[in-house]
Amino acid sequence: MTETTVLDRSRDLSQPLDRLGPDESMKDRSDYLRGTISEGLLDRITGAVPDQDDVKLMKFHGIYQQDDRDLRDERRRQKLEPAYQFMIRVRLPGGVCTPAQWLKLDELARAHGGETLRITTRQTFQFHWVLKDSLRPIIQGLHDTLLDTVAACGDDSRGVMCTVDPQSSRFHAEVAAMAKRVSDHVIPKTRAYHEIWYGSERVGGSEPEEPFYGRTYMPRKFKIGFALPPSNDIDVYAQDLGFIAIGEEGGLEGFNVVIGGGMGRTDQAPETYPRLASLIGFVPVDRVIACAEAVMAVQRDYGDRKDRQHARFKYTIDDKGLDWIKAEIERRMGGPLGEARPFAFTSNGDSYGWNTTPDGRHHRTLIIENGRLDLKLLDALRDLARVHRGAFRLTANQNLIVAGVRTEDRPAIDAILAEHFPDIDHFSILRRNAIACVALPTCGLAMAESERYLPTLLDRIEAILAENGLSEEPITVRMSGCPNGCSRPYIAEIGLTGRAPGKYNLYLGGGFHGERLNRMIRENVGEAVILEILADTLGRYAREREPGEHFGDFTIRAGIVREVTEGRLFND
Ligand code: SRM
Ligand code: SF4
Repeated sequence: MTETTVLDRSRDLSQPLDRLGPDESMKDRSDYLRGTISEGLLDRITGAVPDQDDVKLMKFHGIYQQDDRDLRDERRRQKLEPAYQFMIRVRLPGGVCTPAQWLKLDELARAHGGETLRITTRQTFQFHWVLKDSLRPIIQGLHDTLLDTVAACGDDSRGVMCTVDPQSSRFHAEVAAMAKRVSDHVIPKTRAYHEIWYGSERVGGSEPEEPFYGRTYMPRKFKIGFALPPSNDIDVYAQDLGFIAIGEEGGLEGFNVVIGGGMGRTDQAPETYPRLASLIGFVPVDRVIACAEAVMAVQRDYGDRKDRQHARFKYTIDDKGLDWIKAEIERRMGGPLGEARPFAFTSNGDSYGWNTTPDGRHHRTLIIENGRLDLKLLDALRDLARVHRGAFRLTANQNLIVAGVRTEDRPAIDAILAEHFPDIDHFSILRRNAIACVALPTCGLAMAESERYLPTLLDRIEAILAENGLSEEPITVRMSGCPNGCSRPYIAEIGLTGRAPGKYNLYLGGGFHGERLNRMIRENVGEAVILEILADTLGRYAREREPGEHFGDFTIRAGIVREVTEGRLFND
């Protein structure tokens, strides 16, 4: 990090590394994320990267080793190694890319990524189905258009999110620029990425290679996001560190700061839980970088480095106490945070149809079901990228905004949309707000289907809504293939997390704009039971709701679920 001089070394270095979790010594001996990745890429005997430390280190370079789980049993039967392939996640702060970058992503996905791309819940792209030999061609191809995959995964600050819709607020451009600055500031500084993927020579220097992170980086992943009220599209309360933009007539004044959000939990492990970020104060615009650095430094120095299941910032905060953590952040910032300012969110969904901003530019959100771009959608969007002169913006709900369209270009864009997206305005409101994580067949942690199954389940929920006259009611449904919660299911009004093939935990009562956790109402059940419960509760909602009342709020008022007031009480 360059902008401030904080180089806090208050971490308890008296703890010998071998007493910490194995990943800590792995990071320490990796020589700043180099390991033996370059050598492993040359190994022709296997489709995998042979060294397990390298598999972990590659995450810091945005790469996950996976295998095709649909083929796992058959390959085992045939005594073949698993069908190894890789997922590559792009770093795209705030989810914005140019048409030229889109065309490059498209070209690389066709050549090396199984003719598909995935828009993620943190506003970026993932390539799937990448073979080992294609890793460098993809990363070098991305470099041609100034894209990279640095720190898209790993124990570092991940892709920084930002409310994406330019019409959401007149401060949008300023806040998006701030998100990019923070992203640039917190990115690891090691040259390992350049050496391994671009073939750069290693050059020694007198400066420390990682002035902020040190040799062992963060205890665990760390996530930052910027939200612009009234839109909470990025789910700011799910971030380790969230900034909520506050502006007055005179312009953007600063940000309310929230800390300690996170979704991940493990079934049957009550000591793990999702947590919503806590509001701790306000920072003016010129203190945002210092604040981000101070908050990260506190987690770097006090996060649990023995038990990775307990290493996220949310647990550090609950263990040490919010007041203590806040005081420590303020100490490192050299002064107190201001008092939090009033703000109001109205939704965490996306806006649809054509919208126009005061600069005369037009913006159109396209629904991309579960963010999956198959060949048909790639073809359509390639046609669009060839004529579009604005930007593409990826939403945290896995959709896509064709942004910054000039009035004279609208007819051409409309013609392409009419040809390739004839159904664009016919998606139900339920489907527009729904999110599913990737899960099978690529995710190694999936216990049940998600992306491939949610569309079918939604057909059935849509039928229930229609029977009850609720089709126009916005209700959030989110499904994850396991309890890790990559679709942020614990803040949905209807949440589902996979337990086993065809079996899910069902949660109700989340806040419509991401302000409240939901609660499990039924464990490990199949579709028939899920639909039975939803038919019953949605029927009651239709009959008994108060004007303007959201479904999540209703389930609590009606006593269907008990409100979860804080993460620690999620499993009670
Ligand atoms: Fe995630 C792990 C996919 C957003 C919580 N997540 C994974 C892995 C890498 C599985 C693995 O470790 O082997 C998944 C790769 C699947 C695949 O085949 O692509 C995966 N996570 C995703 C994506 C692609 C889901 C999607 O459908 O879009 C999202 C990529 C975001 C990005 O662009 O960076 C994604 N993951 C999230 C979110 C949502 C968010 O950040 O807003 C969460 C919940 C928030 C949080 O971090 O608490 C999330 N992912 C996890 C966890 C649980 C972490 C924890 O604290 O316990 C894991 C497992 C882990 O880290 O051990 C995980
Ligand atoms: Fe995989 Fe679980 Fe994340 Fe879904 S929630 S992508 S199944 S880790």
